[in-house]
Amino acid sequence: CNDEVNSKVSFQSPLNVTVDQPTGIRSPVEQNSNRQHFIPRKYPFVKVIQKGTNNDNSECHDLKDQHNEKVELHYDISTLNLLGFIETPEDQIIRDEGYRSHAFNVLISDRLGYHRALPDNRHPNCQSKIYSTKLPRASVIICFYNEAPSALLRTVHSVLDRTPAFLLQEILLVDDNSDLDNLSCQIEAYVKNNLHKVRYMRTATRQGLIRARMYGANQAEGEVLVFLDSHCEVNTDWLQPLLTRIIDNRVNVVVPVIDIINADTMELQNSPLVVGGFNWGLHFRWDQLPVHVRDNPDVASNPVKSPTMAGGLFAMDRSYYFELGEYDSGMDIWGGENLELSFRIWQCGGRLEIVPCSHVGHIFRKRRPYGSYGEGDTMLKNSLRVANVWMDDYKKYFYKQRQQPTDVSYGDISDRVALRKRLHCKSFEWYLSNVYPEQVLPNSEGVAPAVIHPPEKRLKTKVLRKGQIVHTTSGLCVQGEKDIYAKRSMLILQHCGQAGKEKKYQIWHETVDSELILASVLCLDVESKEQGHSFARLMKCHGSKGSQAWVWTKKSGVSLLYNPATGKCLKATNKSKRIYLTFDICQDNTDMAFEMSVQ
Ligand code: LR7
Ligand code: MN
Repeated sequence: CNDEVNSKVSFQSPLNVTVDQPTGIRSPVEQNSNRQHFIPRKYPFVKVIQKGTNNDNSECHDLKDQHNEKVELHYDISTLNLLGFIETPEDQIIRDEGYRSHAFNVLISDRLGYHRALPDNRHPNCQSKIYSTKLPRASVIICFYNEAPSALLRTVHSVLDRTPAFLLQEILLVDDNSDLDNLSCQIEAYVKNNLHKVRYMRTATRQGLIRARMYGANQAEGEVLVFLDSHCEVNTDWLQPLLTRIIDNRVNVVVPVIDIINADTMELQNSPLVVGGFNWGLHFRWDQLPVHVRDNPDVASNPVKSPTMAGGLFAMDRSYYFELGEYDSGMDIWGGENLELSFRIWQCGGRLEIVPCSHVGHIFRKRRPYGSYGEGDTMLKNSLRVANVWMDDYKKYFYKQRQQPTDVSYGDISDRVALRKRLHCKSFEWYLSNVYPEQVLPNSEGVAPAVIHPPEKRLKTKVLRKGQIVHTTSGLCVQGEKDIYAKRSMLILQHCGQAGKEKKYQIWHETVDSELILASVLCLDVESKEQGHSFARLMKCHGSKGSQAWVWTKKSGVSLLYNPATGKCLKATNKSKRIYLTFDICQDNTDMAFEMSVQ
C-alpha cells in the first residue's frame, strides 16, 4: 500500500471563487423534471498575472467572486492551476479517467484539495442565530464504494473544519469493500496518520449502501447519527440547527438543504427550498412548497415538514434509529431505502423535516458510476419491499406503474411486517391524507384525477385573475389532453365549457409570478422540440419563471401569449385530428390569437 494520498499536499484554497464553464446548472427541482434549464449569468472580469512578472499582456478570464461583485482580482499561476485553467496531457487523462470511474471532474476535485472555502449560502436570518451549547454529540457516518479520494477526503475534512469539536463524537468512514486500485489502502493509511477523530472500517464483502450504513451505525457512539454521502461538503454551522431540532423532539429526523456541487466545475450552487415527495414508480422527487407555506416569510429559516427525504444526508437520534428498526437489511446496493425510512418515520409516529439553516453540498453526477455485482435492478427489488410492507392497498399503483414486476422476487419481508405491527404504525392512507395531501393518485387510465385542494383556496394570495384561455379565431378553449391533473399532459383546444366539469377543466389561474396554472400545481410550460414542434405541456409548477412565465402581448392588434424565456408564442396546430398547442416565432397570425376570458 503506497502512501500517495498521504504525501499529496493538502492546502487551503486561498479564494472563494469557482470556475465557470459553459454548462448550465440544474437545481434539484429542474433535475427532476427532466429538463435542462440554463441560467445565463454575468461575471466580472478577472485579470490574470503571472507571479514574479510584471507581464501586463495577461490573459483575461471570466471568474466569479463570492459575492458576485464587479472586482478585478489578480491571480498567480498556482491559483490558476487550481482552478483548472492549466491542463497538461496528463491532466486530461486524469479528467477523462475520472469521468469514467466517478462521473465527475476529478481533475478539478483533485486540485481543490481537501479543504476549500465555501460561500455561506444561508438565509440572513440563519446567520444571526445563536445555538445552545448543550447539544448532543454526533457520529457522522460516511459510507463509500470506490469514491474518488479527493472528493471523499474533502467530505471528511469539511466536517472536521466546520463542526465545533465538542459536537463531533467521531466520523465513521465505512469502506464498502472498494476494489478500485489501492484506494482502500490509501484511505486507511491517510486516516491512521492524519485524522484522529476518524475511524476507518471496511465491510468484509460489498454490502450496498443500506447495509453499509447499518454496519456503521452499529459501531457509532455519539448520541445522534448523521449520515452523509461520500462526495459532500458541509457548510458553516451545518450541524447545530440539525441537533437543535433533535433536542426539541427526539423523533424529529432532520435533513439539511442539499446544495448542488456541479459535477463538471465543482462549483457550489445554492438550492431553492423544496421538500421531498415521490411518484408512483416509487422514485424520489423534489416538490415545490405548497404556496401558502412558500409565502410565509418565516419558512426560509425555520424547519419545514417534508413527506420524504432524498436519503443520503440526514440526522437522527441514535436510540430512536434503533427503536424505529434501523434499515431494512433485506435491501441491496442502492435505491428505495429513502422512501422506506420516510414512510416508516411518518407512519410510526416520527416527523421528517428539512432544516433551511443547515446547508450541505452534494456532487450531482450525471450517472451512477458503479454497478451492483450482477444483482440486477436493486431499486426494483427494494421498492417492492417498500410497497409490500408500508403501502397497504396503495401498492397497486406502484405495480401498475412498473408493469408486471410481480414475478420479481423481493425476499422475505416478515420481519419488517412484524416491526410495523410492533410499533403500531399508521396506515398508508393516513400518511397520504395527513402528511402528503398534495399527492395525486393515478386513475384507471394511468393518469391522475385525484382531488387535491381546490385551486382557488391554495392560490388565493397569488392569483391575479382567472378564466378560460380562448383561441379567438376558432372560439375554442385551452385544456389538458387527458385530464387536468395529468403531469406532462399535452394541451389541446376544445369547445369552451359553459358550466360544470367541462368548464372547470378549462379554468386557468394567472399568478403574480406570470404563471398560468391549471388545477393547483400544474403550469403551462414549453416542452422541447418533438417532431418539429415545441409542444405546450402541463408541468409541475417550479416557481422559477423561465419556461413557465407568460406575458400577454399585442402585435398589429392581435393578442398573443408570449413566453420570454423561449421568445415564442402559443400557437394552435392541427395534428392527428386534434388541435394541439405548440410554440413558434410570434406573428400576428390567426393561429396565435388568444385571449383570456376573465371570470
Ligand atoms: O454499494 C454501494 N455502497 C456504498 O457505500 C453503493 C454506494 N455506496 C455509497 C456511495 O459511495 C455514496 O457515498 O453510498 C452513498 C450513496 O450512493 P450514491 O452517491 O451513488 O447515491 P445517489 O446520491 O445517487 O442517490 C441518493 O439515493 C440513494 C438511494 O439509495 C441514497 O439514499 C443516496 O444516499 C442518495 N443521495 C442523496 O440523497 C444525496 C442528495 C441527492 C439527491 C436528490
Ligand atoms: Mn450521492
